[in-house]
Amino acid sequence: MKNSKKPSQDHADEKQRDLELKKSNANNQFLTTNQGLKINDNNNSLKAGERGPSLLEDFILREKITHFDHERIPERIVHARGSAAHGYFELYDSLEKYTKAGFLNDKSIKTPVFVRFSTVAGSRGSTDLARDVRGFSVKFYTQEGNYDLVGNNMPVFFIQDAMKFPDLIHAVKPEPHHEMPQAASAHDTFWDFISLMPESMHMIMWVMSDRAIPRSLRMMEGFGVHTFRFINKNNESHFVKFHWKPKLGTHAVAWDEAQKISGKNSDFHRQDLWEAIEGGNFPEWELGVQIIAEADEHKFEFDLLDPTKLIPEELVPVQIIGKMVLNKNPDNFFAETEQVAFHPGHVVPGIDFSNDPLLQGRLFSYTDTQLSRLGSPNFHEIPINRTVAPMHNNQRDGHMRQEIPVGRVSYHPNSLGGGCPFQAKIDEGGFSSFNERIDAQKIRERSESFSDHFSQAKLFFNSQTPIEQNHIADALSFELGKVETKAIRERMLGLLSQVDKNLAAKVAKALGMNVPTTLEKPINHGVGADDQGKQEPKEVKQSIKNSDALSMLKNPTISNTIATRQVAFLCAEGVNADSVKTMKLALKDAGAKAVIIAPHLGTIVSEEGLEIPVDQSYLIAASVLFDAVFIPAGKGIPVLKNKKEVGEFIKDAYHHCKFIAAEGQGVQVLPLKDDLHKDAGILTSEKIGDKALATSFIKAMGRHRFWEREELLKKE
Ligand code: HDE
Repeated sequence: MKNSKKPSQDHADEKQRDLELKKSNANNQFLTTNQGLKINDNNNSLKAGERGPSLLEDFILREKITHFDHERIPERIVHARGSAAHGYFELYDSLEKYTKAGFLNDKSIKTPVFVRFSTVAGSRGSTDLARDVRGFSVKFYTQEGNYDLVGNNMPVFFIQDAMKFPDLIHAVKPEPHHEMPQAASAHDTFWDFISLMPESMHMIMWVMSDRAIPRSLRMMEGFGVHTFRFINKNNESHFVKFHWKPKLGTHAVAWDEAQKISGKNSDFHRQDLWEAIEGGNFPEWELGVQIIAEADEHKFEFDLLDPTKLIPEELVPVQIIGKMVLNKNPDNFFAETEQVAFHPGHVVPGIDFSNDPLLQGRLFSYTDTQLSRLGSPNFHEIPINRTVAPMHNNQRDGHMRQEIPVGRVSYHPNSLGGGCPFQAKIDEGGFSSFNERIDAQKIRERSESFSDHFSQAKLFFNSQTPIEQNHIADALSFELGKVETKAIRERMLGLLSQVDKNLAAKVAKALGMNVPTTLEKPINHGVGADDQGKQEPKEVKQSIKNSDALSMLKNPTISNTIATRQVAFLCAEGVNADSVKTMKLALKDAGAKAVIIAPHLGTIVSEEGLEIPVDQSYLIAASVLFDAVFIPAGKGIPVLKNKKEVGEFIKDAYHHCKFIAAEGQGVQVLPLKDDLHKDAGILTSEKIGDKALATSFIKAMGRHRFWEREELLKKE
């Protein structure tokens, strides 16, 4: 397989290379051209005289500018806005019974991963806090080749068949005549499409829920979405669904807050991920699987191949099999986060596909898109995309080829190369597709088992707490309120009424419309079916009526840690240092961070005469960038009551249902509304440096938000 150089010659070559390397290292500090020529002047172009024209001869200037001119590559057609990190995956127990994938068999293997999170609709520079699905792509660099689990933070999808994907994306992207709105689904074309696609209703419930506005990328679940297959050594297959469960729990911000964050810091999620990793707070997720025996394929009320359906955890529990830790930020955004190429078709022996028609379409798309995005079929040679497994094949040439294959043989079978590279037998780790029997007619049709579009939309809606249901109604009222075409709003009200009559009535009220009594499309009529009139409308029963796992507030795996939460300390000259210190230390012990905010940067002097360093001024800080607020004691504190920025800070924190604590004179800064003092989300103490206040504040923050306040707010 190797070329036939003698060992002694290899040795001489290595010595020579070492020598060259040493020489070039000594030159490392110099600025050079791309050809290694040392540059003597990087400030002035070559000119005919001091004040004369520039000369075409200036190859150094031309190289620099030409490279610059070509620095941008096409952004991803979807998921353009992303942030990524390196880490590793560790297995808890061997899954040998189900899959032969090495990294899921051997507990001693620590598999490196690269994970990219993204929004879907916005451009590369768009805001992190758009209401949108989040991509959750994991590249496992396994010893048997790269395995990519390219999922989302929601377990279902809008459409059932890849044929509709370009339509969906065209509808949600900015409208083509004026390129508006950016990173938003609240516009006519999106809702026009959705209102004509009843199959999207389950996903719409997810996207209108708070899942679409996560507090942090570190606080979202991940899902493989499609049903995949596990194949074991005996070639037995099980169906599998993948889940990522965040150790920090699943949390969201409020919609008004999301919009304000977009103005204050459109890199909010990116920065949060970066800073957590830089600060050693490595985000962690556990990997869970739902496993379904081959024989049980048809035992469900829905089709396992339908990507608009999930398997309720009450029917098939999620088994936790390992954990993923992200512990290193990328060194270079472009080289890694931008150039990484994920592909659901990057699998390893032991993992295979189901016939989900959406997944099947994806298998073609992801290589194709890299050809135009990264510009060459050699994108696998870009460092971030390289497999750590040995790679040999007869593919040759192409733009930007990095490898220098040796020898004259680039075909198989061959005798001149000794037959290399060989095909691997199955017991040598060779990949083989599952031997599924297919006996079918070639058709362009939707299976009837895909025709129930509402049962799981109902299941999702019914599983939410009243608070979460209100958020869904508000989100729909916002989105449809931005839709100009009345007929689209009407069609949506018709679809919503098939999910929940009260939901439709609430949204209709906000839109100043009535829920239509005659529906344009009967219940559960699929798009293909409707066009061709082939199927009868069908009411499908859903035996599971409620699933706590679908609610962020009831989710049994919810975590009440406050680790990495940011708490704003509203301070001024004359603050009480003991009050600040007591709360700060208690928060630190719980893993949260106190951020001192004051009228100016530098330091402030406490009433005891101590200097306290300031982290942010009121000019920069905004409530929406914090999880909770503390107003400490101190003689100088009451002046904050007259400060406009502080008033807005507290008002926003209050409206976004954040926990607020105040002690001593800090209590005077709170607005004196009657309701405020009845509000269990506001904790006060007259005592200075009150440890009990700190304890109850930390416990309260474990709930993340005091959403019950929304009821009080509605009465305002
Ligand atoms: Fe994707 N998708 N997708 N998708 N997708 C892309 O590939 C596509 C779908 C998902 O961080 C593109 O490299 C088709 C479902 C993620 O780099 C593109 C269909 C799910 C990412 C593409 C789907 C996803 C992508 C754009 C329907 C959840 C970001 C750039 C058949 C399971 C990956 C790229 C990253 C990216 C096509 C449906 C998730 C164009 C045709 C369902 C997380 O190839």
